[in-house]
Amino acid sequence: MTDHAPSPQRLATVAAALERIDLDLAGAEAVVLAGTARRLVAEYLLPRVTDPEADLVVAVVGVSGAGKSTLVNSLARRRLTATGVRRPTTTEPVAWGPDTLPPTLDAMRRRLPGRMVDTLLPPPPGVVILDTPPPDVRDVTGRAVCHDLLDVADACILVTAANRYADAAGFELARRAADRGVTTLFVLNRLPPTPELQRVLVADFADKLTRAGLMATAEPEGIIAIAEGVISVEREGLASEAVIGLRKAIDLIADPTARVAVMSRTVAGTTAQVQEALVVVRTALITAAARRVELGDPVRLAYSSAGGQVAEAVRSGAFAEIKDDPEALVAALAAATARRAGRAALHSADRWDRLGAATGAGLFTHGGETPQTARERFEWWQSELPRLATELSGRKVRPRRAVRLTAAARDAVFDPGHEPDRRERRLLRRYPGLVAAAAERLSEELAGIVATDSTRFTSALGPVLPSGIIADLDLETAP
Ligand SMILES: Nc1nc2c(ncn2[C@@H]2O[C@H](COP(=O)(O)OP(=O)(O)O)[C@@H](O)[C@H]2O)c(=O)[nH]1
Ligand SMILES: [Mg+2]
Repeated sequence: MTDHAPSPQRLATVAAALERIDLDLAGAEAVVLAGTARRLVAEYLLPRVTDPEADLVVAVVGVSGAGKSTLVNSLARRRLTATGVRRPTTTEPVAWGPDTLPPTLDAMRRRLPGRMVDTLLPPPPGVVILDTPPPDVRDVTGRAVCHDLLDVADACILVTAANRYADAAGFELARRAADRGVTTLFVLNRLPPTPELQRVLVADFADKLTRAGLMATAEPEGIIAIAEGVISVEREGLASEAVIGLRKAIDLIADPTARVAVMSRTVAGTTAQVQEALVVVRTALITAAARRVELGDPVRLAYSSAGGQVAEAVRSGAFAEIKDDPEALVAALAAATARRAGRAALHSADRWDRLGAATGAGLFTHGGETPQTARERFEWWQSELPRLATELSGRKVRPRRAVRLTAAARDAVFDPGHEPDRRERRLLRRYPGLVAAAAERLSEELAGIVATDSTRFTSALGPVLPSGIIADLDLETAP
C-alpha cells in the first residue's frame, strides 16, 4: 500500500471510536459526517488497507436506462445472472468476478439479500465489475444502494445515455466518486449513428464534465463513446466490437502497475475525506464538552454551597431551640434544605437562561419532591442513631436506652451550647465518637438531598465525553 495510507490498527481504532461516541453530544452536521466516516473506514479503508492484493472493484453507475446492465452483459458476452435479481431493471447489484470477492464487498453482501455474484467466465484478472441499481433504489434502511456500492469501489464507470447527459444525469455520482479520489471512466452511451453528431455530443459532454469540475481538461479522448446498437435477445447485450473501447479502458486500469496507482489514489482520497469529517466531529464533540462544563459549573457550585450552608446552620445551632421537638425539628430542617436547594436551582436556572440553555419554569425552584425526600431522610437519620452507636462501639443498644440515646445524640448535634446532665453524659460516654459520626452523617444526608435536586440540571447536560475519544478520532496519529 502507499506510504500515506493509515495503518490497519489506526483504522480499527478510529472505527471503534466512531462506534463509541454518543451522537447526542454533537450537532446534526457532525452526526451525518460521523456516519459517513464510520462507513468509509469500516467498509472501505480497513478491508482495503488490510488486503491490498485483493481485486480492484470497478462500479458501473448511472441513472436508470443509461444502459449499464446492457454494457456489462456486452463485456461478459452473455447475460449476467445472480440469484434473486429480476431483470430488466437491476434492483440488486451483480458482481462479476472470480470466486473470491474482495473484502471491501463483504459489508454490502451482508446487508443485501440474495447472492450478488456471478463467477462464470470472470472479467480480466485483477478486477471485479459491479453492475449497480439506479440511484433511486434503496435498501430497507432507506439508503441508496448505488451510493453505498460506489463508496466501496476502487474505480468507477459512469454511464450516461446520449439523450440524458444534457441535464447532468448521474453527475452527482461522478461528484461522489471524485470526492474520494476514485478514477472514473466516462461512457457516453446510446449515441445516434451519425459520426458527426456523435463528435458534437461527445465534445459537449466533455465540456459539461469539465465545467462541473469532474474532468481536468475537456478532451473528447477522455470519453468512451458507444453508439446505440442492436441488442442480442439471448445475452441482452451489444456485439462485442461495440464495447472494445470500454474493454481496453478496463484492461488499462487492471494492469498490475496501474491497479496499484488507482487503488492508492482512492485510498488517499478517501483518507482525506474521512480526515476532514473527523475534524468536524472532533470540533463538535469538544464544543459540546466545553458547553457541558460551562453549564455544569454554576450548578455544581450553587448546589454544593447549598448543602454546606444547611450543615453550617446545624453546626451553629440555628435549630437548637426546637431540638427537643422531633416533629418540629424534622419539618424545619426539611423546609430549610428545600429552601437552600430552591435558591441553588434559581441561581442555576438564571445562569442557564443567560447562557441561552433551555430552562422550564420548574427549574427556577426546588424539585417538587425535595421537601418530602428531605423529611424522609432526616427521619431515617434519626432512626438509625442507635444502630450507628452499635456499629461504633460493638455494643447492642437496648430498646429502652435507644430512646434516651437518640435524644442525647440529637441534642448534641443540634445544640453546640447544650450542657448534658449527668445521666446523658454517662450514656454518651458509653458510645465514644457517636456525636461526631452522627453530625458527619447528617452532613452527608444534606449533601445527598441537594445533589438529588440538582440532577434535574445535570441530567439535561447529556452524556459525558468518553475519555481518550478525541485522540482516537484521528487518522494521522501513529498506531
Ligand atoms: N436497442 C438498444 N437498446 C438498448 C441499448 N442499451 C440499452 N438498451 C435498452 O434500454 C433498456 C435499459 O437498458 P439497461 O442496460 O437495463 O439500463 P440500466 O438501467 O442502465 O442498467 C433496456 O431495455 C435495454 O435493452 C442499445 O444500445 N440499443
Ligand atoms: Mg441495470
